[in-house]
Amino acid sequence: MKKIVLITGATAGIGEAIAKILAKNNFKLILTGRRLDRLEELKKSLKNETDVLCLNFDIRSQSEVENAILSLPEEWENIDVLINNAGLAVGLSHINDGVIDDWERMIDTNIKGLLYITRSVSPIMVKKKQGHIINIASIAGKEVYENGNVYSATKHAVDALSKAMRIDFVHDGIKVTNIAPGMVDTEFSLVRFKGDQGRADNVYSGLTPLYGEDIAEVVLFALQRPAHVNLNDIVIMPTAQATATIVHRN
Ligand code: NDP
Ligand code: 8X3
Repeated sequence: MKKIVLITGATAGIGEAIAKILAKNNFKLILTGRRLDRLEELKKSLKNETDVLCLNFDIRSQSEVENAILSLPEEWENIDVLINNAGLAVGLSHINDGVIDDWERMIDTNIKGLLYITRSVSPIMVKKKQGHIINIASIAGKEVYENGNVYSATKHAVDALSKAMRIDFVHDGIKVTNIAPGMVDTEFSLVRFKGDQGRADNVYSGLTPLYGEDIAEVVLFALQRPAHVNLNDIVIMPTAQATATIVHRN
C-alpha cells in the first residue's frame, strides 16, 4: 500500500521537487500551498504517476490548517509522512532597520505555521505509533549572518523543534529528520527581495547552486531507510558554498 505524504509549500521550489520525486516512488501525495492554480497544475502533471489531493490554505492561519486536516476524506486521513517545507525569508537588513511586517511573516510562517500543521497531523501518527516528520530548516538555522537576523532565528527555531520533536516522539515510533540546505535556486530569493528579479539572480550568479531536485533526492533517501534507521540532521550545501556567506564565484 502506498504511504501518504503531506508536503507543505508544494507550489514551488523544493516542495514541488519533492512532490515530483515522491510521485515516481510509490507515495500518495497531499499537496498544500496558497496558490491553488499551481497545486491543480501539479496534480494534473502527476496524474499518471500517483493519487494527489490538494489542500489550499495559508499555513499562518491555525483555523485554516486545522479545518484542512479535519476535512480530509477518510482514504486520505492516515498520513504517514509530514514534510514541513513551507517557509520564506523576507527582507535583509540590520535589526534597527527591520520591517516589522517582514519579521511577522517569517515568524508566522516558518515557526507558527510549522507548529500548527505539526499539531494537527502528529496525533494521527502518535495514534498508530508510526510516522516520519521531515523539517526543512536551513544553513541559517546553524549559523547567523549579517542582515539575516530574524530569518536565521526562525530557522534556529526549526532546528530546535526538530530536536524537541525527536524527544517527544521517541516513544511513539515517529522519525524526525532535519534537513538544512545552503543556497537552493528556487523562488526563495525572489520572495526575499520582494519580486526584484535582478537581486534574486545575483544570489546565484557565478556559481552552481543546489536545485530543488538535490534536496528532493535527500528526502527520498531519508524516507527509504529501513524502519530502525532515522537520519537525524543533514546539512547539504553547494560545493561552491562553505558557510552561509563564504562562496566561490567564477
Ligand atoms: P519557494 O519560494 O520556491 O517555495 C516556498 C513554498 O512555501 C511555496 O510553495 C509557498 O507556497 C510556500 N509558502 C510560503 N508561505 C506560505 C504560507 N503562508 N502558507 C502556505 N504556504 C506557504 O522557496 P523554497 O522552495 O526555496 O523554500 C522551501 C523551504 O526551504 C523554506 O522553508 C525555506 O526557508 C527553505 N530553504 C530554502 C533555501 C534556499 O536557498 N532556497 C535554503 C535553505 C532552506 P504559496 O506561496 O503558494 O503559498
Ligand atoms: C536559505 C539559505 O543562506 O539564504 O535558507 O539563509 S540562506
